Amino acid sequence: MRDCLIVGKTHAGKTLFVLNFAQYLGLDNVDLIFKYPNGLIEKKTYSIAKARRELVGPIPHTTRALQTVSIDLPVGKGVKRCFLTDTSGLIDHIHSDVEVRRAIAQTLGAIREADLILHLVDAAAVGVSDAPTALGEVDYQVAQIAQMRGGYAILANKMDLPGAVSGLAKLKLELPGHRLFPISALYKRGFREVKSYVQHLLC
Ligand SMILES: Nc1nc2c(ncn2[C@@H]2O[C@H](COP(=O)(O)OP(=O)(O)OP(=O)(O)O)[C@@H](O)[C@H]2O)c(=O)[nH]1
Ligand SMILES: [Mg+2]
Repeated sequence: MRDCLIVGKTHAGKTLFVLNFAQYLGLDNVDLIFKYPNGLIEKKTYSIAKARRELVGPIPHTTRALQTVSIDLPVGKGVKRCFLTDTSGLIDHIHSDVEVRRAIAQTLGAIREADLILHLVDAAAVGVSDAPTALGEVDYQVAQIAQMRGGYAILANKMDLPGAVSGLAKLKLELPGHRLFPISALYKRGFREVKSYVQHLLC
């Protein structure tokens, strides 16, 4: 039990979460393993600041590969090595770009393999529109699939933005019965609770 997959719709904040969570756990530099849909595997070393500049962005489908970072979680007097994998963002429709479609298929395949799934949702976006619209069919489907398996939690992200508090309330109604953590990936809020949960599930 050591593979944690970060999934969610495009622009939910998955990449920023992975990088800032790694920094919260004490990493200033990360070795990221990129696994592309065409099978190519590549390792790149970044400072967290550089990774944020290059890998996080406002344009949908910025991430188009599985991007894995290893983290050490404290267990008793030692540590346990676990893997956090960022994924290409999901969408409700069929994308016109074949590369995006392949990247999404890769994410869906990885969901089957993971020990723990952290499902990021943009709570601020949910707050400013009808929950079913902002959540999207794909979020309901991920929650449904995850229900049938072990480790799964929803991370209601962007709690620093206006509308996120009402978004969180809507999320609780729309996706009841799941473990849910309000966070801000940007300001590293809610990370202590997420760390405890990941530690509990993976270690
Ligand atoms: N205010 C605020 N902005 C955030 C937060 N998390 C992410 N963002 C912003 O949301 C945008 C998308 O963030 P990413 O981390 O690239 O999103 P993603 O889910 O990886 O997107 P894809 O790679 O396209 O699937 C960026 O402009 C981030 O700066 C947050 O907690 N608060
Ligand atoms: Mg991304």
